[in-house]
Amino acid sequence: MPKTALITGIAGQDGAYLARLLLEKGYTVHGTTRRSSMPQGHTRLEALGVIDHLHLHESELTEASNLQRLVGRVAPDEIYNLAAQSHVATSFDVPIYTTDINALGPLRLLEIVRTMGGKCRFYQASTSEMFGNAPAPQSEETPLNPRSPYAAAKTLAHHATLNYASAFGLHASSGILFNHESPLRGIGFVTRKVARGLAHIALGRQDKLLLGNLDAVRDWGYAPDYVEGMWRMLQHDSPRSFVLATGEGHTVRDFVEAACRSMDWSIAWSGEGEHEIAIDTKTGRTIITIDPQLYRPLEVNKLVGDPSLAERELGWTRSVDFAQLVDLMIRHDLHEATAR
Ligand code: G4F
Repeated sequence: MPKTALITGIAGQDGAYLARLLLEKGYTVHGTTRRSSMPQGHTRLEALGVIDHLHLHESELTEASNLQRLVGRVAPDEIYNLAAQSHVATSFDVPIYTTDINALGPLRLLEIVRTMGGKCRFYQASTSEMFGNAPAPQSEETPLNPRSPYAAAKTLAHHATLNYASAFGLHASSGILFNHESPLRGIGFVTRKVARGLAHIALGRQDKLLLGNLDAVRDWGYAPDYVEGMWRMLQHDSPRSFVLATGEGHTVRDFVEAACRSMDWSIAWSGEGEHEIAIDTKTGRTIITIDPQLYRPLEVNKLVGDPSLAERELGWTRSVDFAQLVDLMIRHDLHEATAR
């Protein structure tokens, strides 16, 4: 019997890649998108060529009765809860909305799964942000120390997922995913902002790029590898939490330098802190400056994950390294900017 999956937040980066993966595996795939009074283009689902093969439903994680009817109708074998307010910086401005979607949303779904007999497997999109400034490398055993409304809400949902597995016997797993990127990444996240910004500067469409903290270290992997990990978690005999990461850390500054290398562009940094700039060594033009408004009220300094449990238990591996990731994002954004 082909399986049925329900993906909340299917129109996001991870939702789109997961939808493609599950279709390739023969699943019937349903997904939720946000309600909107304007017709919405689902550009990522279109870009991956999957949109015509999906069953899309407008539904919000804030509305329990609507979710309950939807889950009842679809009767999924697996639910992947990817819908979220996913911007850490934004969560400081909209903490209550963030908590409703990111903490209470998964709780509503867990309650629905439990009251419907608990047969459906459940994946919760947890995050390395939950570790805050705990020393790297972080693993499943690292104590959680959330430093933003985003991370605090995700931490509640993480614990709720594991509690529902132990208390009610649900197959409910929590994937602690470190940053994962791709050409489908939203333009508000730093990797895509850099790739797109540099492509636009190269084509004379933009003067310079404004960035925040260049010293933050992140563990950046390739999103399609991570959705494979989500699926493997739900095929595992027993539910639990798993870290998905590359094990390699790079600063935002490293990312910018790697992106410039991909473009055969040589830059030199000068100045410090808010006054740091990057200069194009060929033209002498300043192409990067710091905007202190992009600093966060609280920063998470260094996130580097230890994926050994997922590698051992799930046979999970990654197919793309840091240099390849940066290069494929730059190629995509150069191509997209040239085509416009
Ligand atoms: O790209 P970011 O906004 O990603 P962040 O905050 O690490 O969160 C992402 O990964 C998490 C997993 O660890 C997810 F849970 C979350 O949903 C999201 O997908 O920022 C990365 C780093 C930060 O330290 C930030 O301060 O880049 C720094 N940064 C420097 N300049 C910037 C900028 N971030 C953004 N978004 N924009 C800047 O101009």
